[in-house]
Amino acid sequence: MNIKNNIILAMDLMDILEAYEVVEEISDYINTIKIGYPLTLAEGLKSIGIFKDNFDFNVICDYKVADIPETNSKIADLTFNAGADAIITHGFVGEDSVKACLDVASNYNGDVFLLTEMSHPGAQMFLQGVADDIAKMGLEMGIKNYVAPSTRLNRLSEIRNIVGKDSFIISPGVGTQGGDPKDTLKYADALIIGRSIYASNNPKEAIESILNSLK
Ligand code: FNU
Repeated sequence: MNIKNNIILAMDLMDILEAYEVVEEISDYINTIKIGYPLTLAEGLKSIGIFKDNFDFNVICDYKVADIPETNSKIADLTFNAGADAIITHGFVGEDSVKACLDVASNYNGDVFLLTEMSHPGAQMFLQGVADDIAKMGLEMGIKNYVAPSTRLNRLSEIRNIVGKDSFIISPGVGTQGGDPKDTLKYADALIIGRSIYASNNPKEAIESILNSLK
């Protein structure tokens, strides 16, 4: 995926008009948005089309799909059918569940991002212990796109080592959760940034300051 300025806006505002206003302010700087359950459950799958039709953005749906294969297929089908370019799926549910998402994505020419380790502290309780194996599974399955945390650079770097330089890693946790943009881009291909931009008093200045910090 071609991600302008290596920044993906995580849009977790729960009002589509507010979300639209923020995006309009910074649309010169980005071409990719990630929406998840907050906006989708509040405003519906139409949110995807709103960002595609009005801004021609790449839309990544962060639905952390984690069910049995049959249910994963339904979730992925609804998501891509609504216009999404990519879906984020959990890896801990195993190969069959992940494959169900990949199969649906291929029908739509869409992408699957495999979530390895999450960025919050609680990910160290259970997920961290299997994250390397999830990454290895992804590689064996031929998956190109991964999600790995900016809040623990040692882990991000280890996951990069496993998936290799030809894989594409997007990394959440930058800013509000403590991850540093420049350091993260030593290992990741793009940053996922939410509150530091959309919850700022001036989203345009916020993204400009992040971009300056990357120079
Ligand atoms: P911000 N997110 C995350 N950590 O933060 N998808 C993960 O490990 C992960 C995610 C999402 O903190 C989170 O749900 F897999 O405001 C939110 O949408 O910058 C965004 O990334 C981070 O938002």
